[in-house]
Amino acid sequence: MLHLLLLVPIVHRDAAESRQFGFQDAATPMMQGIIDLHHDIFVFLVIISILVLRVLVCAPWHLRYKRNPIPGRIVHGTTIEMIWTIFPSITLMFIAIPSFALLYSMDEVLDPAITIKAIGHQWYWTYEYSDYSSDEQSLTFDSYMIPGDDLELGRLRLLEVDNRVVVPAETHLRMIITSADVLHSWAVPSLGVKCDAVPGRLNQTSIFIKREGVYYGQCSEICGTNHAFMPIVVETVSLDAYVSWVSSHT
Ligand SMILES: [Cu+2]
Repeated sequence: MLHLLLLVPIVHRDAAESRQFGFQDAATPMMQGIIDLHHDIFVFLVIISILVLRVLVCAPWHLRYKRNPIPGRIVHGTTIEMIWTIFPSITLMFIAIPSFALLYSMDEVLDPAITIKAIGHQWYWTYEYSDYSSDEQSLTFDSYMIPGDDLELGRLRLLEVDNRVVVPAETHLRMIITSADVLHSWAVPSLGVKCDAVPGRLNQTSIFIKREGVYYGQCSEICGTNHAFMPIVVETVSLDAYVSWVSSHT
């Protein structure tokens, strides 16, 4: 709401930034779920860290020789053992339940309107829009990184590609990911997707992008010398713009 009051436009972080500390902005409900889960679990992490640190710092202080010259001979205590078994079990449950809920919701493929196949190669990606393919024609193109020397001013180095994956916003998409040679991984942080590209196998994931924008990702499975130079760019546009993009490419 603040940006409305200050009349400043919203600028989403959809690419990696220098000295970035947190996540990129979520563009899909899936990424929002990942960020929320991270924050939920972080609360437990902070509380447990404080408790453990307190014990670590206090124990040598209270049990130092001057204060406590004769060491205690306690070997067990039923109450404390009950507490330190039951309390972590409940904590783990509170972590596991939302984690599994997110994990299984990610597997769900909801009646996709468009299916796109991404094929990893050493070292570029090929995209195939299977819905528009027939015997005579197919919407297939390669997507290579733009080398630093050819970059226009303001474009992102090592992240920009010559042919972007253009998709409509607010549409259920199915990505089918595979490889033609070695292992690759199709990963776009803002979309919350990281899917292995395995030769001889089709991996499937669903994406629902909430807003228009340009999302940057990289191959995320080391695949050879140019592994760092096969980025991924997904551009979401309005449905009309998508339809004209498809017709200009078929
Ligand atoms: Cu790679």
